[in-house]
Amino acid sequence: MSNDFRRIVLFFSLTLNVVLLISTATAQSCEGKCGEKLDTCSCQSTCGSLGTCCADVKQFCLDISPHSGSMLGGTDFILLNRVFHQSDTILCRFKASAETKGHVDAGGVGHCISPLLYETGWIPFEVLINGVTKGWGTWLSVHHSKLAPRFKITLVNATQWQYYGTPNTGGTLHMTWNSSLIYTDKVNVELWGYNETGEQYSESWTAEWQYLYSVRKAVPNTGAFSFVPNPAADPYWRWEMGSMRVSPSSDTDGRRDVNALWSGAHALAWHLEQAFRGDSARWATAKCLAWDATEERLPDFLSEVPDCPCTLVQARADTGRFHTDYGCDMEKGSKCTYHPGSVHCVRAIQASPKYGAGQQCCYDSTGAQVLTGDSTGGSTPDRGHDWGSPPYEKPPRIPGLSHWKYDVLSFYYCCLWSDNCQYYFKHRPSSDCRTYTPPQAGTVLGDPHFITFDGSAYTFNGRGEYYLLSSPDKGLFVQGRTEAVKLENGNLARATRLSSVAMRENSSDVIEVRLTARPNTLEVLRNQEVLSFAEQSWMDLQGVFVFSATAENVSVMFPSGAGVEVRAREATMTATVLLPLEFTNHTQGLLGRMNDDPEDDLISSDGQSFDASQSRPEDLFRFGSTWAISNETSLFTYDSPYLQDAYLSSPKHDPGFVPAFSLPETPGDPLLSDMLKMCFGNGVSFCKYDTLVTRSLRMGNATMRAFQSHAALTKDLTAVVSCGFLPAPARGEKEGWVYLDGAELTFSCPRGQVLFGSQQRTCQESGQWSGTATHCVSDNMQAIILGSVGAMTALVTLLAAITFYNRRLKREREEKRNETVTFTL
Ligand SMILES: *[C@@H]1O[C@H](CO)[C@@H](O)[C@H](O)[C@H]1NC(C)=O
Ligand SMILES: *[C@@H]1O[C@H](CO)[C@@H](O)[C@H](O)[C@H]1NC(C)=O
Ligand SMILES: *[C@@H]1O[C@H](CO)[C@@H](O)[C@H](O)[C@H]1NC(C)=O
Ligand SMILES: *[C@@H]1O[C@H](CO)[C@@H](O)[C@H](O)[C@H]1NC(C)=O
Ligand SMILES: *[C@@H]1O[C@H](CO)[C@@H](O)[C@H](O)[C@H]1NC(C)=O
Ligand SMILES: *[C@@H]1O[C@H](CO)[C@@H](O)[C@H](O)[C@H]1NC(C)=O
Ligand SMILES: *[C@@H]1O[C@H](CO)[C@@H](O)[C@H](O)[C@H]1NC(C)=O
Ligand SMILES: *[C@@H]1O[C@H](CO)[C@@H](O)[C@H](O)[C@H]1NC(C)=O
Ligand SMILES: [Ca+2]
Repeated sequence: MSNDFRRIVLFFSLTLNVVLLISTATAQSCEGKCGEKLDTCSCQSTCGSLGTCCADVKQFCLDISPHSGSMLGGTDFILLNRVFHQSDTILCRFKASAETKGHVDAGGVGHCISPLLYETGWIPFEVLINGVTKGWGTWLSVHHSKLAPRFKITLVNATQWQYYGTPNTGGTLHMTWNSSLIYTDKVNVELWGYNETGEQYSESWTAEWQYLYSVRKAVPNTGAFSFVPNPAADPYWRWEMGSMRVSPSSDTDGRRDVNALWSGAHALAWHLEQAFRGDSARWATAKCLAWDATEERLPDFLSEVPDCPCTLVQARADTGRFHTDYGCDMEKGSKCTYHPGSVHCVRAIQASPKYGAGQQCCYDSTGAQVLTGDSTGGSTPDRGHDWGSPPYEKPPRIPGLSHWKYDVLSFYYCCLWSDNCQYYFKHRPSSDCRTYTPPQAGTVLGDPHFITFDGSAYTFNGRGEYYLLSSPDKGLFVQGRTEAVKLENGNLARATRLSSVAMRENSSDVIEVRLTARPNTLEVLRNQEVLSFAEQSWMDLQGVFVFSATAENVSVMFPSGAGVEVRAREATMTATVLLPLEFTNHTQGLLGRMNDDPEDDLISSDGQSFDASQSRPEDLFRFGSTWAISNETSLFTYDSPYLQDAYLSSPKHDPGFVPAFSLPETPGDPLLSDMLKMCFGNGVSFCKYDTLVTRSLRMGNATMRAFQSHAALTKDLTAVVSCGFLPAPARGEKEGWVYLDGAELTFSCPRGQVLFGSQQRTCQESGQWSGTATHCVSDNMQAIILGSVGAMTALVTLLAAITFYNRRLKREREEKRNETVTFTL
């Protein structure tokens, strides 16, 4: 968008907000700008903070509340800024196939209901009043496991629900919900089922979400319900996964897209057929074998999923590509039901390109990977990425549900309801980390100090808007805005600080993260609109994910695997850019040229080289100024008179701002002694500079801490040599489960067997194991082998039968049944 245009848009935005308050006949302000199709229209700013909602000239944007809800639908939301007549009929059209009926309540407030959508993210919708389109809005469809608990039905003791019918189970099932989210006194409790039919990976592969039956009608809407399942009377026992629904009793049974709450999808053990009740292990074994046969003929997705980070610290630091798995999170007490022995798991953020598959990586308390080759608690990749993936809509890319169908139910068949986990692990083995390379991180902190991707550090106190990173080859741009630091006495310091970061990758939404006037609070904008994280902390946006669990931390994740972490600390802002190896030789800007060589980092936009440690501060200032952006390339939003004045109509690099180039250190300064105590180590000069130039120990301290956390991040991201997983020899034992540089594995064979090859193998710096492959051969067999060539065939057969999974840790599986089962694997 050109800047002139943005300014016009802004003008209209202000106008429109005023108009909306006094009248409903608005939207003339879009005229001439917004006649295009929804996806190309760029006049969203005319709609104030209302999201992406552009339309034809006679239409207008609607704000709604709440803005988000379960992808399964049923959330009742209010249409704001408009008065309705009791006789009005309301229809919301999300997609051609997803229309829901709204209503006008007694107070004249218009409501609509969100529909079932097989996708997550911002979904535009159209509102028809009395059959005529009168407005547009956007709805945020949220994956069930990312939905705040208060918006869903809780199945009390999920373990009981999902094991019901296996030995020593039974009793009454309980569920609870927030009764104020259903607007009636009486509710119906229903069961809905999910299935995927048709030929996998063909056009005919489709999702099916179906009403099964009513569990109980006209239950008082108290927020709690209990029942004893009666499978004998249940004609739908073929359905193996689904959700409970609570909806107003005034609606007919099984009506779609009515005001409703849902439980997470779960394994419907409690309603399965009599044969399951009779002998659940046998029933499950048959299912497991059938699944095994299906998997045998489905395409291999394993080669497409990325390898895991080698260590827990790498996994937690590589935030552009991996995100906490909520089913096993050390920040939430490491309740790792499906991964006993692990303390933390992460998931690959992006689904694999061709098959939409997902990766999971789990770690134990020593920080080592937990692999299915050693433990039933090992991480398992997924045929369907749990979060789904664009373009959604069809299996295996339907968020949550496809993953349940292909990766979770089968785990119940093979591992939980029967003892056949080897089949599961055959098709879902953990990945080790042989091909993993950590990303490289560059950062801006304090009064801005820069540490490049290759680790050179310098200070640049320009005031303006600059490229932190420009990568035209990869389509990734990260821009930073700096402003003069205010001293406690109100004067402006001769230093600047980062105040906003704006970014985009190819045609993704533009994301801007900026400081607000409130302390330690960041604000996120998407395509010039403020995005609220009050309802949801995770957002699936166009070509980018944004996560913000607290107002002081924002993570932005791009499909390339690049990540941007923004932190608000004391009145300053820290931005860290993480780039995967593929960006090598493809970066320029203030964070330097990434190529493992710190010497050539600082190249001005006109091709001159500077040296971070040798160049004079004045020269570095000149270097930095060349990376100023322009009106045409700016990704920032100028939505206040201050921003328009100071950044839009002013030069992008302020030539009038001359910073302090040297430490303003004067003997006898009362700050000195505290400062010297506080500033130490490699961050000492940044810490001193910031303390003195801002006359604030707090600022200096914040800089010191930001510097230290960057140093810690860099350390966590250090590459580690891996020699790759080695199994125990067939019938033998292995001691050790670490496969990284310096690790040792010791092998042994049972009595009556002789060990061939190396008894001990060490992972060498070269990435190769020392020694040779280990085999256990029985004494008799050895005699035969030595005497007979024909028996070689027998040996080969024997060695081929190397078992995939070590039963040593089988007992862990029994233990985990006693824990609460969560809903993602
Ligand atoms: C949950 O259900 C299981 C199986 O019915 C039972 O053994 C366990 O005691 C229950 N847990 C709680 C906390 O009620
Ligand atoms: C239930 O929902 C209402 C309306 O959204 C909300 O005000 C209330 O805090 C919720 N109660 C609980 C226990 O979450
Ligand atoms: C689910 O789909 C599969 C594959 O089309 C089919 O064989 C099975 O019968 C379906 N299950 C139900 C309960 O409809
Ligand atoms: C914000 O991120 C930092 C790491 O950069 C972390 O230490 C801190 O706990 C996070 N804050 C919150 C409230 O999650
Ligand atoms: C962005 O565009 C560039 C250049 O066309 C391309 O090489 C790159 O793969 C794209 N990035 C992503 C994540 O698709
Ligand atoms: C980066 O460029 C250098 C010099 O041209 C080359 O030697 C190196 O292989 C390149 N690295 C990558 C990862 O492309
Ligand atoms: C950038 O755009 C603003 C507003 O349209 C204008 O005032 C300013 O002169 C432009 N700057 C340049 C360098 O063109
Ligand atoms: C720096 O900040 C940390 C964390 O807030 C605090 O514990 C420490 O006392 C501070 N140090 C100084 C010298 O202010
Ligand atoms: Ca370099």
